[in-house]
Amino acid sequence: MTTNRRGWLGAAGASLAGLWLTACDKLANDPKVNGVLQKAEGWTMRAQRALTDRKALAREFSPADISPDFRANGTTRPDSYEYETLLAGNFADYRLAIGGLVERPLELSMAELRALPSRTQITRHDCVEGWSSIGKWKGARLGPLLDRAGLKPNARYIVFHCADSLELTLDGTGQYYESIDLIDAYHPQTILAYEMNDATLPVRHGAPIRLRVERQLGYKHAKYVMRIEAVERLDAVDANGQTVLGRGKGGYWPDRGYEWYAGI
Ligand SMILES: Nc1nc2c(c(=O)[nH]1)N[C@H]1C(S)=C(S)[C@@H](COP(=O)(O)O)O[C@H]1N2
Ligand SMILES: [Mo]
Repeated sequence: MTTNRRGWLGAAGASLAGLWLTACDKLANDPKVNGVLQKAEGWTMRAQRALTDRKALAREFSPADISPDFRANGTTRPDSYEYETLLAGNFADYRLAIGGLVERPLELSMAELRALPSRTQITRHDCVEGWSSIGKWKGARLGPLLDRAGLKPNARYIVFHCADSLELTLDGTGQYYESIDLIDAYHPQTILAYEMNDATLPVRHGAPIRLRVERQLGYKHAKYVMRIEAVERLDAVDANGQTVLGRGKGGYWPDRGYEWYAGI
């Protein structure tokens, strides 16, 4: 029985913190079992800390800290007829589509997006190229929006499809896209920003909406978001064995060697 229990203890992993409190003294005093318990407890604490850390807020700054000249990077104006048409109409015809693994697919106008629960934050944007700028962002909180669409139980990632292609490819893998997990999606500072520094989001910074996912590096902050898709996996392939999302690494830059998880 002891052996059995030890085997179970060794495999139990995450639930051990609870067990630690109820384990009988005799078992816990067995030096071998004790060692296993301590190791597992250490692991649980580290996992717990990592999770708590991921839920922590990114630092927020004061209005005086706002960069007078926030840099623009990557695409600064999507080169497509569809985007130009939307822009010419001041995005009156823009609809943000939310689909994939959701109960209620949505199509939201800018007026509807602006009516959603919002958040305003002054944060620092860090680009891997080695520059940072501080800006003030206002946008719809992604969490409540996803709740409105209703994520299906197998949804694990949120994908952002953008209007621009950074590289011209025949298979469409040059289209900018990004993805985040549900911890980042439900983080309180994760917003679909439609305002920057108290003005309508400028084209060079991603009009009409861009993602702000403040615990991540710059390239995760998708600009020109046209469609949001909830998916189970990022490396899904179709019947021909072709990756469905870009090259299967979860983002334009991750497809080209950058880390998918770019937490800061
Ligand atoms: N659609 C789209 N989103 C994008 C990019 C891009 O080229 N296209 N560049 C990324 C990179 S590398 C950075 S640093 C930021 C730059 O945002 P900014 O132009 O507002 O500074 O957007 C990110 N999101
Ligand atoms: Mo970047």
